[in-house]
Amino acid sequence: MYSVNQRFDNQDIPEDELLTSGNLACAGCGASLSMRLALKGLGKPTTLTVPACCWTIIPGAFPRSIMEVPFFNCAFETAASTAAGIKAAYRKRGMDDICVVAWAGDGGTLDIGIQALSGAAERNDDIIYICYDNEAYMNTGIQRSSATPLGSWTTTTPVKNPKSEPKKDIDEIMIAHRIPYLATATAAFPHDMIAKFKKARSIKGTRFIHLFSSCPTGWRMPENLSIEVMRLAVLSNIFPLYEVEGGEVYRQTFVPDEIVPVNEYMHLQGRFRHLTEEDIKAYQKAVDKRYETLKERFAKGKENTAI
Ligand SMILES: Cc1ncc(C[n+]2csc(CCOP(=O)(O)OP(=O)(O)O)c2C)c(N)n1
Ligand code: SF4
Ligand SMILES: [Mg+2]
Repeated sequence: MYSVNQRFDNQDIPEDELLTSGNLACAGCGASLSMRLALKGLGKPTTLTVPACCWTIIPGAFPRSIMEVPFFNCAFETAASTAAGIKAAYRKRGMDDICVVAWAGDGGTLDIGIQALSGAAERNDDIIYICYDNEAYMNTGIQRSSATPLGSWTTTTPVKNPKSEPKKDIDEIMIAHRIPYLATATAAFPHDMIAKFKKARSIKGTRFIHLFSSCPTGWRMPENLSIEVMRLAVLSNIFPLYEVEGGEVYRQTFVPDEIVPVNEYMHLQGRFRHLTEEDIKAYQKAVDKRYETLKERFAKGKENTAI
């Protein structure tokens, strides 16, 4: 059976590092590990464009950088359109083999960058768009975003007035664009994540990867729980791991042997500490409901694959 503290074998994880040491992330930052693994899956040649977010800071201040691939800082709302523009310029120069990646936070994706993202997806621009989702605007001091879960504390949704809206379902929004490839992933399942980045690279058109990315600072938890919390999000079905091809064929890439109650995930994080038993029950109900819907799609996906 799969355990929360399971150690993964390094076998099959590419040894090449496209990040050097000395990044400026907080200790235990899920986003920094996510980039490291993503680049192992993508390999070279790859060019990144990154809007305002923690990842603008993490590589270090000019002229120093931990990045071994080109990294272009763009305006907050423009990740997808900047990536599409870079790709068009490369194509014009006969450099179509370069994989262009937009790497943005949840605020930069679900909120301010959604117009550019929707436009790129509708045109099926040949880019990979990654949303690393730490469920708030962390870089500016933990403000709520539309990815912040229902009931969560942030500095703009304080304990006396926690977030009253559920998390926006960006995956279903992107699937509705019928893009060639969408995947959910987390660095706590490194093999699954790297395989999805390799697959995304091999496909043409708009590919979207939603990374669940722990933030010990904003989630109010010790940094050594970072991996455990990301795993519990998967094992509790809060963040199921799956992929969708052509906006139609769903495939679950990891099926937990045993579903963990959401409380086991929530009680490790200070941002949920104020929630009552009733609140947690309601949260569990919402997670179960969403998973039931997904399960039907996974079953249908299996039928489609069998044809
Ligand atoms: C147009 C614009 N509005 C606001 C900001 C300020 N700002 C910079 S980073 C950031 C938060 C980004 O949040 P998210 O995309 O979730 O990434 P995270 O910081 O969580 O990594 C904000 C609001 C900005 N740089 N540009
Ligand atoms: S605030 Fe959160 S996402 Fe940003 S660097 Fe720190 S741990 Fe990482
Ligand atoms: Mg964020």
